[in-house]
Amino acid sequence: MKDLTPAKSTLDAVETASRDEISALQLDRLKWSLRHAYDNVPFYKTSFDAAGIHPDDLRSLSDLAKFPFTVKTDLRDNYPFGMFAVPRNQVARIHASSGTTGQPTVVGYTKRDLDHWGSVVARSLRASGLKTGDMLHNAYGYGLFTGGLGIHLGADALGLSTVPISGGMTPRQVRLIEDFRPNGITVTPSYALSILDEYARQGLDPRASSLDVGIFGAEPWTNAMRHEIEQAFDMHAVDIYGLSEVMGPGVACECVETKDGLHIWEDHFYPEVINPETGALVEDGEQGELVFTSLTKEAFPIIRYRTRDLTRLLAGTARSMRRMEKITGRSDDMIILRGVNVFPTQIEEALMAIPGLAPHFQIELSKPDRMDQMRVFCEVAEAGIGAQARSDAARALAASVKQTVGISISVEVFDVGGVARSEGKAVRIVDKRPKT
Ligand code: DLL
Repeated sequence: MKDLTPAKSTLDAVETASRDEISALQLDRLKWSLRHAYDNVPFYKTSFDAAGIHPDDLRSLSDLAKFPFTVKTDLRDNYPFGMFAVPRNQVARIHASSGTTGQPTVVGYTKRDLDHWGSVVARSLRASGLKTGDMLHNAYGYGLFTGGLGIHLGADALGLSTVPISGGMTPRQVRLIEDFRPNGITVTPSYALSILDEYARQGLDPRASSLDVGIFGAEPWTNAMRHEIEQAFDMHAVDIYGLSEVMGPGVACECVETKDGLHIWEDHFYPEVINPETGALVEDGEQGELVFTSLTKEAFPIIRYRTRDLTRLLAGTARSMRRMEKITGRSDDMIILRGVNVFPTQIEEALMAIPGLAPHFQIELSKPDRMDQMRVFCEVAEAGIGAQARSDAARALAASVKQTVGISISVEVFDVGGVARSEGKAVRIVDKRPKT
């Protein structure tokens, strides 16, 4: 793999600023953001007043912990534009979450917000090893989802040649990678695996492709998956994080030279980690739920938003800004199986270590005989793997999960192509348990 470390001279000054400089900037911006939300969004005025707190009460960064949280239902209750802090005619862009249950979550951006978004995505793409003049194959979905258009903004800001292919039509993805010869690809890790399958189907060697780096996010993925993808494509695989409520992709990103967790672009997003049960801040470096406050957003300021994503905060390394550890999972995706907490990433980790199994999987939960049961559907890595090898692999996976996670599961190993493929975010859990 090529050394893609960006030249220090190309970084934004704030990426190498001292912690004191970053904190001072954050405090200034935080005061503005709280005041902006309070003065312009009735929801925040009501919620701050109810908690007996006012933007003027913030004198240090730690005072933020006195302010109330914002949760997804608050955004839904104010559907569609109730959380906007500027008149509608100053909103330059609207995105929305798919809203599998209930109202979709709608977010807005002013022209200046879009400029900031572009700058943090550009910073992320540069941290991933891309530079002005490179070509990017952007296979995140375009549309209301923030992935495609968010990455596109940053690619424009960095000066890349962008191929806005979006998700889907997998044979064409391979064709255009082969014909256009991009340096980088932005895509969900699960869809990257579908593209990889298509390389095999077309009899092409992915290691011979032009790709130097893949920038993967929008869903949890493990270091074991990173290794698999890096080997398969002979390229770097870095992790990019974001959520529409806070901005979209580019809230945090790994640096290609370290790949040791995602640097949070703290000049725009202020992170906290809380105990999800009590809401109290955890000790430095402890695991918990990530909470974000926007520092510069005009159209859609967001104060202490509970992301439900579980991680821990770590000191900066390749950049001064703090890192978040690779996300273990969302608290909503945590399966409690007979009292044991399980995340799909733990199944992924175990699966990737079993020879003969492909990296595709889906988890089915059911409840026969009043006992929760987990079945993992996976498939053979290549056609022609016989019945004995399949049942050995199934047994090995079940034993590994029993040993590492402490639960009994059953495993079914299908033929190649037997597990549903993703063109965006993978559906990892199919819950067939009766609703109580
Ligand atoms: O998924 C934004 C995005 C697009 C990020 C492209 C990265 C790349 P939402 O659809 O609002 O936004 O979903 C946000 O996805 O709260 C996490 O649970 C999950 N997520 C996003 N990035 C990662 C990641 C986009 N790198 C939700 N690792 C978040 C793990 C991620 N989970």
